[in-house]
Amino acid sequence: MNVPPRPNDLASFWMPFTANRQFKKAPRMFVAADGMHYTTDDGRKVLDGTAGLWCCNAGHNRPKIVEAIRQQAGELDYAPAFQMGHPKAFEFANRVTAIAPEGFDHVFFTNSGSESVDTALKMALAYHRVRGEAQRVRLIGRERGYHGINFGGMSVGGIAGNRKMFGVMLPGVDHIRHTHDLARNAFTRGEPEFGVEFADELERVCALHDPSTIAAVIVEPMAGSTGVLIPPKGYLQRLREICDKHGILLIFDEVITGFGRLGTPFASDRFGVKPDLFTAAKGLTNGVVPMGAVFTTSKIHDAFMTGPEHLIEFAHGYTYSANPIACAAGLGTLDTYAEDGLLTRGAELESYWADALHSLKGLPHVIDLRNLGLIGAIELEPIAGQPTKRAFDIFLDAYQSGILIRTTGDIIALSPPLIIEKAQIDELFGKLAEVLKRAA
Ligand code: PXG
Ligand code: PLP
Repeated sequence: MNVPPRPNDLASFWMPFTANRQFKKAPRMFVAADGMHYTTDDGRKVLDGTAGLWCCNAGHNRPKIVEAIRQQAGELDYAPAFQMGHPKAFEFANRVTAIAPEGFDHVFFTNSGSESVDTALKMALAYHRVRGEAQRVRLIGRERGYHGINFGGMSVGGIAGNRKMFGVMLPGVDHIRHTHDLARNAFTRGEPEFGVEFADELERVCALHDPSTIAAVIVEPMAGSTGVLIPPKGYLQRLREICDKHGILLIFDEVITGFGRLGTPFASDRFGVKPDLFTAAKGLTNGVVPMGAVFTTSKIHDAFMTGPEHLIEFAHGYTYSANPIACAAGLGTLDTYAEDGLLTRGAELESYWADALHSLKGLPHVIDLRNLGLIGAIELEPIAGQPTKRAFDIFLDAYQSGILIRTTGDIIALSPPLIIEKAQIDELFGKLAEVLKRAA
């Protein structure tokens, strides 16, 4: 059994959401990160155009976060979260609810976006049940939605490729249509003019199932993972109205949009629409320690706080909920956001960012450009018969050119750390333009 360690053997690690065989033939390795840049194993600097995976909103190697983690690891490494507490969990909950939109006074901690989504769905079902509306068991998602990869999130999710391998999923789930409409909205800056009526699909679904059987509707206020679909003007307001009319909870999945990505702390601040529950992850700890959260109003939370006091009110939680090191990282992250004004910095940079993005109009294969906050998307005409290949080849060329971009299907998504400087925006789009010009 004396198998020697194999540090350079790439076989054992089955990589997530990766073309494993392609990667292992030509690995792309990051060995360090600082500020806006990664360093590769061959010593090149790569400009981070994606904040890791939409999560390092304050950039990399931020001293307050690093120090908080170091200290916490030496002081209290782990504490049980079930029937026990530790001070940083409460401190972090207080601090993070203080920056949440008004009324979101309670937070439940998880370890990822996927866990946050499943937690929010379970909370919605249980909320109706504790109030005596146990018949509300249906969950409504949206085509092209991404709500992580656990069974609940996958079931309400609407990205066909993420669903097709995995059987029948949760029963009682239906979907409204997505909002993508290139024919009317291509090359829009900010929120598209057309498509508020797509929200009326929810009325159709309500009529089909009887709205009194529907527990919740979950949407990303801005769909990220599917390739950046920005909600049409008035769309989210209308979803809110329909949910209110039928007593249905509205869940916003803010895993990407939370913590400043859209130029406001949360998407609901930007759009002026409040859900009943919302999820977060990624930027919660700047991506440094895995952590997620579900924020709720007192109306939801207090509905559970009945019955004998020795009984557990919500039979749900994770071994690592409110992990001390994650809470410490979260506190360091909030300090960093506050010091650098990052939760609103996107708003200051938005028009410069949008100008740079829209300067790509007219380059080969570009069929749409869209932006909101510090997010941009470039939709490409697919190569006939080879969907995703064009964008993937561009991703590889961009990496060689010193910029990290993200592709999904034939869409390039950009979401840099919120500390990005104007000169770095120029560099990102300048290099990307060169890559696009030589793309097949
Ligand atoms: N909800 C939303 C809206 C997300 O964007 C999740 C849930 C799941 O979070 P976890 O932490 O379980 O991965 C996400 C995650 C991409 C990309 O490039 C997007 C995500 C994750 C990885 C890559 O589009 N979104
Ligand atoms: N599986 C087994 C056998 C377990 O004992 C536990 C937790 O105790 C889990 C899964 C869930 O793990 P987690 O709480 O980290 O989600």
